[in-house]
Amino acid sequence: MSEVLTTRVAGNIGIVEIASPPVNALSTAVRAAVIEGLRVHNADDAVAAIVILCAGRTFFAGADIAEFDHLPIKQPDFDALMTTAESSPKPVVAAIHGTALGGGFELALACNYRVAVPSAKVGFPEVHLGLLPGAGGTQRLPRLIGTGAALDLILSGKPVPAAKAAEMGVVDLLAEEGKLEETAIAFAQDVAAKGAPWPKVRDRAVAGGLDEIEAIKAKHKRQFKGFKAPGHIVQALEAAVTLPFEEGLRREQELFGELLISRESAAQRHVFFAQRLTAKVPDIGKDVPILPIRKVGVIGAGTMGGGITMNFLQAGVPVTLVEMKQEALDRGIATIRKNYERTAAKGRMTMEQVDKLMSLIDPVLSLDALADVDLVVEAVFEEISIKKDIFGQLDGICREGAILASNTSFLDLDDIASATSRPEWVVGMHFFSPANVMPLLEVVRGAKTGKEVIATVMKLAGTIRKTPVLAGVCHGFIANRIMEHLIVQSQQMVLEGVPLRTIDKVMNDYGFAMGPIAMLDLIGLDVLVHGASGRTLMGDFVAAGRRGQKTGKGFYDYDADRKATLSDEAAKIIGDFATYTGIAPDPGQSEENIRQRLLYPVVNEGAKCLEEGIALRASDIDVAAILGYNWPVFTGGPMFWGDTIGAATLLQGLKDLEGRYGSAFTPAALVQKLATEGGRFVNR
Ligand code: T1G
Repeated sequence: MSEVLTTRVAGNIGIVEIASPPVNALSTAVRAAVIEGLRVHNADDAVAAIVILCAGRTFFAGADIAEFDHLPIKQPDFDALMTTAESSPKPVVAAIHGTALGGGFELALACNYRVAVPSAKVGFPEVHLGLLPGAGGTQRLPRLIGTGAALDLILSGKPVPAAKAAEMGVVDLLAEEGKLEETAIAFAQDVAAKGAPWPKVRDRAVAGGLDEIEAIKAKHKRQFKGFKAPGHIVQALEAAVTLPFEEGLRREQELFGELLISRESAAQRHVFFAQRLTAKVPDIGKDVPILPIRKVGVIGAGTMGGGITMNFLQAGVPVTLVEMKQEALDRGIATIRKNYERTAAKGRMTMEQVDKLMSLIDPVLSLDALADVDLVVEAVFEEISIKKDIFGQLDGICREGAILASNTSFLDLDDIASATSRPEWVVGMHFFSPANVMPLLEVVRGAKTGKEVIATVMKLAGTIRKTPVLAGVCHGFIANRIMEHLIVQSQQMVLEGVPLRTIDKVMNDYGFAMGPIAMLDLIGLDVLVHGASGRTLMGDFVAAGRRGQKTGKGFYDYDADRKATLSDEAAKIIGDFATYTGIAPDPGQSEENIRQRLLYPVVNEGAKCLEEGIALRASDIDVAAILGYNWPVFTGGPMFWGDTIGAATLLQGLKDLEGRYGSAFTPAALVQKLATEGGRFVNR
């Protein structure tokens, strides 16, 4: 009997219990165990019905995703598992707690009945892995809830709470929390007593036709750009409508097979594990204490300070919000309330909840109010002298053991820490704008930052629903540092006369929802000109009142619907600045040249971050680019993408670019090394 399997009999009910932490993933061993458990009980005359359940935090959370990197899928495969469950001579009940996802939900659909506790969820997240439900889910689900609803659920990838699933007819019975097993056993006894035949989802007719599919496709239109899986999911649902069950299954498996070997799915699976790896810091073990963060101070109620504050409020952590002037404080508070009221207007929270969150803010005009907080996050103007002054004051005000964090995005954290007598308590918490929306948090480790401070902040990121990426101290840390090349090179090409639309199109084709020029206008040209010395292109735009989307004009002109059009005034500003800088015109660059010029230096800079230990691992850089700059997830991020083109190709490309455009493209030593050895950036 396999280690993960326990079989027992309660009355006349056979229990198949699986224990394979952390999430009972349906690995080869687990699939074999379930099949074995079903075989044992089907062979036992004392058993009238079978209940499948899992120990630990959840029912099967799907296939073991790591196994998809080692194809072919070993026997017994998913079809063998589903067929065993579905063809069981005795009724089979799935007892669901936690998250029955992917193959776990498919197994439940292959059972005759599903019992769940209200806290449970069911769903198909495969689309997030560049896959589709490949174990019968696309054929069985539409038979239970109809074609349109099934396609909607599978394309959304979102889990559905058990109560909703019961309304939809997916879950047959809701058990009381904590009473899942006994309820499932009683239910199994009932159905056994009622006698055969017991319902099989496969025998039901598919409700709804191809017309429903068109409507749902339209609803998820944006999802289809660049992603391979959504189109395959639609084809699988079309097969469910047009083909008999068995043929539909075979069509599903063909489509699944195509996705499984696709570059997109490999990239998205890489990102799945990469996101779960960022919080692991090699020299910080589980023995390092995590400090309690019960009260937070935020300095600065501007755009960043306000967004940062909202993260803590939503996590139920009270915030003392500090500003220098009353009107700035009032403005900051009003913006936070407006944001929440907008969310309430969309029905995503009640006004009572808005008031509750707002009541967690203590607005003050003095740093002295921060004497008893556990953490301070400073989000003031990006000026080193101002930040050092504030940290010097905090050193005299904050209690011992309080964490002092700066939201600086470019400045030297060690220099800021040197303004205190406790640099070991100083850390960077670099949020991305809008701070209450963007999921990335760069945790900047200073030369003296203590281990418990890092451990605490990395954990805290999860509490405020951010993904932490650890970064060393350098200009721009990880995300800004690597992406700066894309911004600089796009401006350079603009000055060489390359059409704005072409530059943006090349990045749209690569997968960015927004091209670099349009992104500059969204960020705001005045934000980007900050700190620059001498005459700059951005400065000329700002001087002409063209600060980007917020002024309805930047590189592009914008109408009321934010639709971008080309501008003669912008073209003149660009032309004048190009003349001023004496940049040689080179308007006819090929799209491939533009793509390499924008992307290769980003990968190259990522390699330097690895060489310098600024980033712990290549996959962290991928997560930072994807969550901080919306780098297209189906490429896996810059470093994973770098591996798909290969270090040798990257090296040659960089050398060619260096020859034409200079040292910004000088290959990093790591690129040279990997090109020589045939190595990869991402090693998992
Ligand atoms: N396979 C392998 N490892 C998994 C895993 C999985 N399906 N799910 C989680 N892990 C690991 C994860 O890497 C981490 O490891 C630990 O478990 C805890 O996860 C045939 C094709 C279930 C909601 O996509 O969404 O079925 O870092 O930190 O926040 O049609 O994990 O500790 O070493 O995320 O509590 C479909 C993926 C697969 C679900 C729990 N299933 N998992 O969240 O913990 S494809 C999924 C999740 C499939 C079939 C198809 C979440 C969770 P480590 P965690 P969590």
